[in-house]
Amino acid sequence: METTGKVIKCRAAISWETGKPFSIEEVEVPAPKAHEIRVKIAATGICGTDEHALHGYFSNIEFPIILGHEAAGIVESVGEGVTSVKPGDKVIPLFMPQCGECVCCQNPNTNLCLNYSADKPRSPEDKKITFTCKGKQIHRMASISTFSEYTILQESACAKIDAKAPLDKVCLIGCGFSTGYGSAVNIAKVQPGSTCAVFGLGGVGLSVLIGCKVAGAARIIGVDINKTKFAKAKELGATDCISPQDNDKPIHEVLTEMTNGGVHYSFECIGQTDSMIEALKSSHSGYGTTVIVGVAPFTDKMALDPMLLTTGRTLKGALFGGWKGKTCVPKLVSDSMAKKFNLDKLVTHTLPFEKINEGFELLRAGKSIRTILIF
Ligand code: PAD
Ligand code: ZN
Ligand code: ZN
Repeated sequence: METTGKVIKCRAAISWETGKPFSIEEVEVPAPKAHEIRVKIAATGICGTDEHALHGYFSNIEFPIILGHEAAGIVESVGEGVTSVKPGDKVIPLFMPQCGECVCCQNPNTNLCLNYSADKPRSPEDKKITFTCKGKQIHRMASISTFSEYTILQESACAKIDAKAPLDKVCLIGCGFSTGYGSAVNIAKVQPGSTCAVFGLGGVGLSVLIGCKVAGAARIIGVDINKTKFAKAKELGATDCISPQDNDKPIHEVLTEMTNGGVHYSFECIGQTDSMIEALKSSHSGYGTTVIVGVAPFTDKMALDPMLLTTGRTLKGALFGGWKGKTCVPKLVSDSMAKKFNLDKLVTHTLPFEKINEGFELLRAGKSIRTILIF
């Protein structure tokens, strides 16, 4: 390709400061070095985590930055030593890489890779990859930064997918869908006939709900303060939907009464420590499991009565639904193409990339599930 080996100038949405609107700027994206891949992003979703990152929820995010981590694209060029993809391949960037070599990658019980963690500074290797704009160095989010027409990935953070995959839909497999679905099927391991409660019915919570349904849950209760989310939740398999604001008692008491003592599985998909404790208290003593999916500000801490755990509840959490990205993402894409689950229902808006601020406004106003930005 004529761009191979050269710096590419392209559009990107820069967040210059915490909480400020995005500004579309021209950025320079370097050529990929050894074991790096340069990808042309075709479509990128807006996830609740991007909104949280913009508002300083993470300890390891520095401004100015290019956010975005839920995307699909096409390989433009590769650096020396890259063997898993070639120019023209369709790919999904992985915010949780899979180096295949670290102790976590070699452990089948986790999808963490020691090359990345949401609560640690980025690795020196990763910090070397930078974009520039107006002569300033621009930081990257979760090693992938997909709010840019072109981005650089380490080979461990790039999954090759089916050449026929619709990029404007499977981009959701890059975060929201896989996170929610995997939280139900991999982390909670929802059993047929069980009762589940899902706190927060955004793109992630609704994907948890899809996972609970696929796993054969008999009763799925959606919890959200925004009742406009209930219709879609019911369409996707929720048997009941309730709002904490319609009840004068704590929502765990309502759920406990509705389910004869508590649910088998509860999921927090909001990112608030109070809701995390409510989710835990909603699970049945002796056998209930609670999965924390939501990301709270790193300064917030949970204070909980340890007796909730000594009486037999399990509290767990995961990033990216427990999927090892390079291995599992291609399979999730094939499953979506085989209609094992329907991603279309999660997409409420599709906008040109330039309208990124409008997309975030829709999320903040509670009017969208997923907005997909198209380059
Ligand atoms: P979203 O903003 O689309 O959904 C959040 C939902 O929570 C909305 O429907 C809100 O109305 C609802 N809500 C807000 N406050 C309350 C409340 N007090 N009680 C009940 N419902 C409430 O975001 P999303 O679905 O994209 O993301 C949800 C969370 O998951 C967010 O914290 C995000 O950072 C996190 C996330 N985690 C991972 C991971 O790997 N663990 C990946 C992706 C997203
Ligand atoms: Zn690893
Ligand atoms: Zn996300």
